[in-house]
Amino acid sequence: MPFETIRIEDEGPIRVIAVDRPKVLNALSTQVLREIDAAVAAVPGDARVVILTGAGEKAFVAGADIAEMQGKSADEARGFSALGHAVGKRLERLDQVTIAAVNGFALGGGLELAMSCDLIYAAEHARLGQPEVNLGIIPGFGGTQRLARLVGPQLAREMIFTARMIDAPTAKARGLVCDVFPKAELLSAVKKIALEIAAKGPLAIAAAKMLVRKGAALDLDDANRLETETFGELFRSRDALEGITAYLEKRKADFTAS
Ligand code: DAK
Repeated sequence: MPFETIRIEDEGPIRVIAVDRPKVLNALSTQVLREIDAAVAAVPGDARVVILTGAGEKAFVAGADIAEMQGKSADEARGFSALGHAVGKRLERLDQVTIAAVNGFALGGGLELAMSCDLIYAAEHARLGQPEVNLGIIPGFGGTQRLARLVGPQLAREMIFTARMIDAPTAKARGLVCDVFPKAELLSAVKKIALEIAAKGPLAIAAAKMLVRKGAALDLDDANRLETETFGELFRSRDALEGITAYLEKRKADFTAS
């Protein structure tokens, strides 16, 4: 499917999806959201890590497209929110690891998109925030929920109620991003981390990703039971046998996702 608002590039096991509307700071229109959704659905099985980023120097994604939002009816707004949630859900449920490389403003729907990824890394100049209340609306793509889970309810409330943007070091101190890199090094640093992950057992990574996600909605006993069950199941895989054998034979494992 040809895309107009996003760009896709492959580099070995890494697939990079870049929102490509730099003139409007990569704002999320309905078309962008549909194209991201289709691109994530079409990630090939042999890609191991998906990196989401924004085109240009200034922004990851500066939020939902404000021009498009003007005049939406309540029903249309609900539809737009559902589309944003569908994209978030698809990213969270993808077997492969997803990383947001936040190369500038990540605001509103942009921060919500980043928070749907497994890991967030930011450039030093990045600024992150949920400024929706400035517009008289609330975060509509999961921001009230994912931000509170990442930084805790109090700091989430502060960010949402004040609409203030925080800088990348503050985001790191709050646990909202894993790490911060100089602007020019962000993408290469993130690709290096992606390659590190891509060398691991893919079934193990997918299982660990699923457990962290599902476990958050369970009590500890149920979550640990699910881990035990999944741990046992992984022992049916060729990769578990290969990984353990390779370690004992002091060689690099050759994982095949089987
Ligand atoms: N939408 C559309 N255009 C945008 C935009 C956005 N979110 N952000 C920036 N632009 C455009 C600007 O209008 C400007 O266009 P021109 O004037 O050149 O034609 C161009 O990008 C460059 O921006 P600036 O000239 O403003 O650049 P500055 O460096 O001066 O300022 C800024 C950068 C990021 C501080 C500023 O652009 C800004 O405040 N942008 C808006 C940030 C924001 O409020 N984003 C929206 C957050 S609310 C929903 C579900 C979810 C959501 C909404 C509804 N429903 C269920 C209905 C989510 C909402 C949000 O994301």
